[in-house]
Amino acid sequence: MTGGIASPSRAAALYARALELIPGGVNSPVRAMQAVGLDHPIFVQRGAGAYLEDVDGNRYIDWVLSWGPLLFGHGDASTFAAVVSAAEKGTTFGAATEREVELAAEIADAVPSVDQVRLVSSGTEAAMSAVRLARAATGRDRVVKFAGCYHGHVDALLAEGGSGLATLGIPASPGVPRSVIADTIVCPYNAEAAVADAVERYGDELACIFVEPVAGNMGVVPPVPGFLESLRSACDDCGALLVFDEVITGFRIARGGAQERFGVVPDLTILGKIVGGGLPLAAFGGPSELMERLAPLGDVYQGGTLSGNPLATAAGIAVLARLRDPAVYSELERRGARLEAGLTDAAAGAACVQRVGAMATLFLHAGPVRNFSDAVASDVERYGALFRALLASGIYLAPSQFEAMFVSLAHDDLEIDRTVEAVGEFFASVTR
Ligand code: HOZ
Repeated sequence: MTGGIASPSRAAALYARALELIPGGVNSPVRAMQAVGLDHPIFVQRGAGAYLEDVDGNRYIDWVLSWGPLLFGHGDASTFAAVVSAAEKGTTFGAATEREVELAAEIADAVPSVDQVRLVSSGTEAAMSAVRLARAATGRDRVVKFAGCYHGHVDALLAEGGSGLATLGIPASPGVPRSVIADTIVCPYNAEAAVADAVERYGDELACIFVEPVAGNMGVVPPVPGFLESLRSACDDCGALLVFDEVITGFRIARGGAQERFGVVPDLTILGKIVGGGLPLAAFGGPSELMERLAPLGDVYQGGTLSGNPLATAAGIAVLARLRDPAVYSELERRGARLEAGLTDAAAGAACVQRVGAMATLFLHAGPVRNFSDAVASDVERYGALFRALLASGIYLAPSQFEAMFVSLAHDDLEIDRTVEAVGEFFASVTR
């Protein structure tokens, strides 16, 4: 196996067949890689550590890492052993299991806002359930969300979403009832004054403020100092709940997520990705008095056949058990800082790098990028050219400007330095 695209013929053939059978040939829109100008996506056949191999035998340093779950890289031996051993006893029961309790305890120990947690199968489900619970708990319907934040494809939270919506330039999706949108108020990220206005106007009707405490779905946009605190006090003042979407940041930028790192504790937290160790598992949690509104104790209905699935809980525990060691986070920070410094130098002023811990974005923008309007002003054509140049050198970046690079403990200095070098060569070639 060598780096770069040797012969894309198998991928091209698979894509042609996929287009006949799967809408757009993919099961999640960004994967089509249209936004970065590819004729067809890469089709992956294997991952090992920080590397991916596609069906044509090309090998890439993988900075996407399944969009964040794989803190120890692909094919992590402990996760694999835990999943195999769990599978030997059964792949799903639709009944309570011991590992659900163990995983819940690990989450509650790590995440400051969580006393009780419900396990679900995807971040979308977690976000949808958190909105429902917030509405039930407050007896109110309205929700504040932020342009460029993405919380899965939940009707109430899709408007001006980041991730695939930003990538494809879809501001709102047909099929979402007007009555649902009417209760969604969209504010600019990092804009304390806009939130204050919304609370002033709708405070008595506001169920929750829903936010990515570090935005990861418009590229990485950190909260400006005081922003998260202002959301906390706005909620306290009007009686709305503060909901942190820590699907990306949870267990990534600190064991206790953004709420630990920034010291602002929300009412409800949604988690995904790392918490399931790379299997389909997500969660939402909060204080017992709120969570006990859920059925069967309370009247707020939520459930699922594959919730707390035995393979997914085994994978989650295998990963989370190792995150109690603070050395994990100091090492992720060191690697993230090396990547940031290297990319910043390599771009030589032609791009800006924004990073929090082990998540970063190279914006084709002078910077700083503080909100969605800034993010969409990035040069997406040039990002596409960068993506293609790196792919040809055996480096796989997110196929969209509006996503993050995910650093893992499988990305060593070698992978970081190779990436920095390739980025340097790209900028040298375009600014020559
Ligand atoms: N919306 C995900 C990234 N933020 C992409 C999911 C996928 O395509 O797997």
